[in-house]
Amino acid sequence: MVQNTPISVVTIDRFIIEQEKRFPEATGALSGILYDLAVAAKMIASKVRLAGLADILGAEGTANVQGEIQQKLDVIANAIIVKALDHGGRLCAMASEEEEGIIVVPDKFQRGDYVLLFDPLDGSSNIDVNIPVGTIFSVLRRVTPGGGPGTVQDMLQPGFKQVAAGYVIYGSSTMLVYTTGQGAHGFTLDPAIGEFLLSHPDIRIPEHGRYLSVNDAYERHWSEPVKELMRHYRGMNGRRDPMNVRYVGSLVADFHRNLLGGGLFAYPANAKSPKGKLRLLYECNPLAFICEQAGGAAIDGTKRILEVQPTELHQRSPYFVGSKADVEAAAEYLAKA
Ligand code: AHM
Ligand code: MG
Repeated sequence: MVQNTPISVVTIDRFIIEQEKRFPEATGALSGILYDLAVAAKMIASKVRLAGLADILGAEGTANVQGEIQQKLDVIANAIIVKALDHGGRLCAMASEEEEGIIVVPDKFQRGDYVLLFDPLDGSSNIDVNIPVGTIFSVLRRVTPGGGPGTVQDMLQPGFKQVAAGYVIYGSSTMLVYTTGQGAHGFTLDPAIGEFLLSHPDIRIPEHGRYLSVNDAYERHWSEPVKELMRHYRGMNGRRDPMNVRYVGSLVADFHRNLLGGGLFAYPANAKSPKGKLRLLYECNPLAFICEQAGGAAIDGTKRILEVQPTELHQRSPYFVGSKADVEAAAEYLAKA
């Protein structure tokens, strides 16, 4: 449950500016990136809202609309983010789950000192059935000398180096949650005025979770310690407060529910996917940063996610993220692997 209802109306822009003022040395570049991401999120939200109307709008024959609608929404979301961020002068490169290589900021634009990694529309297979989907993003400061284009090296940094991370959930309402290392804060889009308003300041995840989010269709491929861990969560090993299972199959939706209400999302390694499914740089790291800022934890089974040194852009990782006590239980059981 979320406790703090703000009395004043605070837009995301105002909030970002106020947070920045705490750091007199800040250049405003990071704030600019967050502002641009909020704009991109509003544009994606409006496309997602129209998803079910694709055929009707297409049949109307408006070339523009038809052309756009017929593209896959994850491709559209990818293009929206690139176009909203490539010319701001704050980034030198981007990397997207949708694209194989990095996206270098073109020569015609000024380049800055940051790189952006993102999953433009996670869980997009759920769109056809009207289930929430999300955008996830992570911002790092470049490590190569400034001025030139960003490189893969700038992207391959452990998650504790993130300077900002966030996600947008396109659900019954659209929400943006982000952190710059000063707590995790949530904003709800008021579609009537087109503004994200502070609705969930300083989110705290409960110490123990009520919900377990895992795809147990993979049980037959799990290792024995993973099977034992899941039995523990469900109260089959004598635990007194068994967790309930909630699995949307849309990471942002599962994560968001657990963040607010307490819970654990798990995508363990299994014999068919020895590294799990989720991507370290686009999914695991940003949500781990937010979760830790909210008082939770995230591991790959044994190691803190934010300390994993990435070696490739699209690297996958097993993932356990959520309420601290439940993540600690995972570490304990999986140490026996
Ligand atoms: P995607 O990046 O291709 O959309 O896949 C990621 C999604 C997550 O949103 C979700 O948690 C997971 O895949 C579900 O996978 P599974 O169907 O194997 O349980
Ligand atoms: Mg994804």
